[in-house]
Amino acid sequence: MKVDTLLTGGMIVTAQDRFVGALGIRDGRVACLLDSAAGVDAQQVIDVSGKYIIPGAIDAHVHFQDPGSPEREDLEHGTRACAVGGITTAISQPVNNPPVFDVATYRETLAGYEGRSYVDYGLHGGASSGNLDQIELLWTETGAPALKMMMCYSPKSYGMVDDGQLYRIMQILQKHDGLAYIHAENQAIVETLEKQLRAEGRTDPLSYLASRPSWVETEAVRRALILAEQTGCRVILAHVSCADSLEMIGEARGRGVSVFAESCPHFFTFIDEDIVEHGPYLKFSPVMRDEPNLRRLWELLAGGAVQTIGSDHCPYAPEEKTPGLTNIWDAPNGVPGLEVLLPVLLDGVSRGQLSMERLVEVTSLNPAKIYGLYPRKGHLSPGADADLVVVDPSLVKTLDLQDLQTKCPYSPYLGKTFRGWPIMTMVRGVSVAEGGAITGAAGHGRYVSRTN
Ligand code: DUC
Ligand code: ZN
Ligand code: ZN
Repeated sequence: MKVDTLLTGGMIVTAQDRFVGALGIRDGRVACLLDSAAGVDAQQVIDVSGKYIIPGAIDAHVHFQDPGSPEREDLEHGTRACAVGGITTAISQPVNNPPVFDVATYRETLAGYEGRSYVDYGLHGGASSGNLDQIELLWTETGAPALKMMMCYSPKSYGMVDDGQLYRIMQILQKHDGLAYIHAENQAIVETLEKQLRAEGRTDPLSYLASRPSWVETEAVRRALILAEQTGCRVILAHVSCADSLEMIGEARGRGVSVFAESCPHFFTFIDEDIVEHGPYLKFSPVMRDEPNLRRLWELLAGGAVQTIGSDHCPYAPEEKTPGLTNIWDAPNGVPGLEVLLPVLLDGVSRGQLSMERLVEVTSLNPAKIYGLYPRKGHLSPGADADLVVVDPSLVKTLDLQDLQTKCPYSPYLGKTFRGWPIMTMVRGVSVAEGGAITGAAGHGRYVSRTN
């Protein structure tokens, strides 16, 4: 057999199993998986003995904020961060300026992305109170993997949906087997608590956490689950922070409700009191919870209660965050996270918190299936795109400023040490990052549309 590239000696991991063998790549796709390299005629052979070969991560929760806010992030920097982080497909959130609220904006946003990305990318559509008349076309006339909506303002400029609007959007999407991607927090309660805390003169970081207790999330998750069950619409709950929410979602899934749970690396890293040290640089929503919740999250992840992990990478410019140092209400919500999505989980693997197979399931196979990118993406079988990551499971490294490719010059993860890092990322058989350095080029990344 002839191949372009042959990776030899690595531990190849799928969501089901693992074996030491060789992986051949031809014309950007996986050509073969073999027990041994014998008899294969390869133009290039890469020995990855002692390393893992896993399918590239698919991060469906990336705020490139492009177009609109180049001082925060852009597609080039964001997808460079993806490349070093082992993310081979990034799906851009529609929370841009302009937001992706109709088919024309969807197409214009994609036209603006042409030739600029280092990794493959998709684009979600958006749903808000003002574009109910666009929902149907936005789903049927674009390749959007999901339509994103907020049950609270996050940010205010994007708008939110009330329960009636949420119900209506789900009814429309259900007719087309569409996917509602929901930020679930109770806006009215957040507003009331924030007002009370401000009236007490609170401006400290912990007051922000006090405005978003866990029941603000669990109440909204329960409402979203009821609407999902009543409409039959497929739903994914974004950035779930509470173990209690995951248990409710699991219970609904058990009853046959078509609902999925996404969580994020920051909920597996930080606890509530960390905001005292990091202040506005660890301000995001929903907020991180207490230590027992963090422990339960790892258990639930290992047990299958989380279907996908998304970074919710959402940087803000330093000058937007610094006012929050003296008054936490004055900083916007969002943290960077593309470079650490895999290291956070790989470190969990090294500590026995989850298996490598589960990691592959939540970072690649499940997102590919949920967002309509499977079988082209999400696994390492012959015929699939050769999107893969070579992982060194014993590399111990502390995140440093120079490891960041994002435009964002701060990260709450700086100084954190992880065991297990991506050391090579390939997108359709082409190396885009090696040893933390970019080897790919802007424009290699292609748009991927959902296929269902
Ligand atoms: N929360 C969101 O819902 N989106 C982006 C940033 C954040 O903190
Ligand atoms: Zn959100
Ligand atoms: Zn987000």
